[in-house]
Amino acid sequence: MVAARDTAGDVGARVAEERYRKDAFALAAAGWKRVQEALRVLEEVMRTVAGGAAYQAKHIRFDAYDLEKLYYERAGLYQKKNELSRAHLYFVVGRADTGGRPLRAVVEEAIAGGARIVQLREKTNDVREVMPLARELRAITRERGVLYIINDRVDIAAAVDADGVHLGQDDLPIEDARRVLGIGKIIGISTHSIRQAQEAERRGADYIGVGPVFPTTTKDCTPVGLGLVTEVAKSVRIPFFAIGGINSANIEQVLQAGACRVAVVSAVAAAPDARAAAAALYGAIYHGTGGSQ
Ligand code: TZP
Ligand code: MG
Repeated sequence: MVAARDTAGDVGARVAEERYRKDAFALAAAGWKRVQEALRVLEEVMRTVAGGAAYQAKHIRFDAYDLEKLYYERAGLYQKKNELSRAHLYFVVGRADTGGRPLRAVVEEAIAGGARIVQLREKTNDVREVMPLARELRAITRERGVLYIINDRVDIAAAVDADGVHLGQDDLPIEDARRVLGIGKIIGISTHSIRQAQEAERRGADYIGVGPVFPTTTKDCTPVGLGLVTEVAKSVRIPFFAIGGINSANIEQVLQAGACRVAVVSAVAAAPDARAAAAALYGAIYHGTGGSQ
């Protein structure tokens, strides 16, 4: 193989892009490789002088492989949280919400209108039926660069490599969900009181939903009112999304109560023009928050 080597004719010798690093993440990715290569060299050198030290160098290299993996999980979460902090319109949807229109089309419209997070909220327990749908929305959201969250089901979120899961008060506790999903995923929690909101923050939720703010037929739950939105805005530091009965006619009140993030189902899913409906909500949030988002 050495005899057959043709360095002058090797295309790799002329490839220049390796020298450029897109961002700090790409630099760190290259850094991990260099650390591992350096340890491999140390291992070889030590072999000539001290076998024990060579063995140690090998162990350190294997630790570096584990740390690299951990780093990627953490870096992934960091990027997701960044996207989360920039997301102000959250579209929650299942097949039952679209008035018979294909879910895919409605989701695409919502994203085109300004939704930066999409949650698949399917109420059926037939997981075989949900999987193709969950995969389809994963592909769309990935292509459009928006966050993708699965409602309730940690297993589905993991299987389709969603960006995270949204849990209700009666679902798997957050610590257990984190154990299943690993550290690189977003976990959101539905809250209906200030106590639940503070508890979710204390236990490490990445964001919370607060509602239902207004009466809604989408979820069977007593409305919490705008007062809770104000309370949460004052005392919770993680991002929160006001949800429940919010539409373009009442969104101003929600923003005035202290929210700068809103989640909707029917205001977009049941609108004749989902894109226009999302754009109207997005515009209201943008102006309501002084264009700060
Ligand atoms: N959680 C609190 S209210 C709600 C959920 C999932 C339903 C919101 O639906 P809509 O149609 O926007 O009122
Ligand atoms: Mg739930």
